Amino acid sequence: MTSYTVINPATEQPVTQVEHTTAEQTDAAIERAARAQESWRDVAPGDRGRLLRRFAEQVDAHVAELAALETAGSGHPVGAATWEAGQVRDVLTYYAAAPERLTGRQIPVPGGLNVTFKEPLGVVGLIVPWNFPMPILSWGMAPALAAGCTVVAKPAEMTPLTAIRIGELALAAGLPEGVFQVLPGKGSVVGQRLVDHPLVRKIVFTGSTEVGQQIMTGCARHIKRLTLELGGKSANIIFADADLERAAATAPYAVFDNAGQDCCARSRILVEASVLDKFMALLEPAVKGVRVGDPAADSTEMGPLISAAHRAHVASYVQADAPVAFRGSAPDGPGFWYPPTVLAPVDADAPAYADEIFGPVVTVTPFADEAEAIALANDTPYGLSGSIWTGNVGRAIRVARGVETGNLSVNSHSSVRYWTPFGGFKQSGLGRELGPDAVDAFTDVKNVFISTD
Ligand code: TAP
Repeated sequence: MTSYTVINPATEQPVTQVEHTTAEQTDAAIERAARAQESWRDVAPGDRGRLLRRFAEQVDAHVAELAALETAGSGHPVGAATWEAGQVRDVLTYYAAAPERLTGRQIPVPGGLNVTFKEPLGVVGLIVPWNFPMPILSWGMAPALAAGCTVVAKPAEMTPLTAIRIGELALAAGLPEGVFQVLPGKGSVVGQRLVDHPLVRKIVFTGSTEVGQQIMTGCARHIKRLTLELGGKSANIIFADADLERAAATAPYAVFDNAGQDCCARSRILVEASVLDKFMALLEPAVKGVRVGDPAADSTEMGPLISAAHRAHVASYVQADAPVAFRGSAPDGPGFWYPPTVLAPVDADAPAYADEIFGPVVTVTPFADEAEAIALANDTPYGLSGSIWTGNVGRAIRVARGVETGNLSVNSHSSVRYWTPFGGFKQSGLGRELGPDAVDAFTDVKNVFISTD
């Protein structure tokens, strides 16, 4: 059996070792999940809801512990990690109400009665990336369990600690054995088995577009249901009539949160040319004011990147001749640090403008009018998120309808709200998570006709 040493990205020191799950162990877990599903689906809706509420209470009682684990194992600032653990609790609580609302329909038909049932799909395989180990786990886990599915989750190899602990909390809450299992290990082993195993009826994958494409191909062999949450290159569009002070003061947090390792990062700032200089003058102190440092400190706003390899990847977008307009700070010494960096002016064919960097690097580009702003925002294969800043409500709606992206906020940088649907256009994904309809994605509709003749 192989293992992985979890490294604290802020210190480069080992945190702990985690044993990899083998392909055989993955198969055994999938078979356990399939057996558990036979009784989990029959748990009375109210009782399933009660168990999910107890699971949420367990998470709530361990928020500080989970946050500390995420800070040590992933380098997330403790304030952010506390919010992330709280989101697991809130998502579980939200979907705890769903089992009792999973209603079918009665459809008028001649010669009888026609009803539909929303039947749970069965075993769900959940493949999670390293950037938000807790929230992304909960977005798939909670509605799947509410629908009557059982879940086998694979956290990212680098960041398994909080998922493992959440698996223990599920058992402590009274969820039966096999209903929710966490299998740390490699994507090429555990993840691949989840995709290939015929008893897994749905894959929920969050990660890169490249791996998402491979998973889609694998799922096609079994016509396996699939939700994909993939990469992003989102625009932050700022019009001259916006509250520029607010837009500039908050723009750093729309891209440097989680050190830019955020699929929703607004890493392409587009500014109406007439206010470009004023905006840049306001942005500079905001970027320099981002508090980068020890993630265990309450005041820290941005921590390190996840690994040395990822830092090298981010740095490759800022070569010696890069047009660095200004930068924030980052600690010296051990840790995978990279300072918040603003590039301007940037050509449309520059890799930093085109690629999802997944680090604290943002480009600024001027536009002449509304039409050009929309064209620039849409000039990417991705379509996940974005912001529009304007004082004109008509323009806000026109631009929101024009930008090809799944999640937009106007005069705000809010990205994910668990009570509204979330997912991508174009190569950013397939299907929607969160919001009131997410449970439906873990069911198939069964149509039953009862003759009255
Ligand atoms: P990936 O390299 O794609 O990995 C994501 C997960 O897939 C990991 O658990 C990985 O395991 C596993 N995996 C790798 N190869 C696999 C295979 N052949 N079969 C099954 N599973 C496999 O992504 P990442 O680098 O962790 O995450 C960054 C990417 O995720 C970015 O592109 C980001 O935009 C995207 N992301 C999207 C969203 C949403 S909601 N759209 C949210 C967060 C992140 P290992 O740990 O072994 O690599």
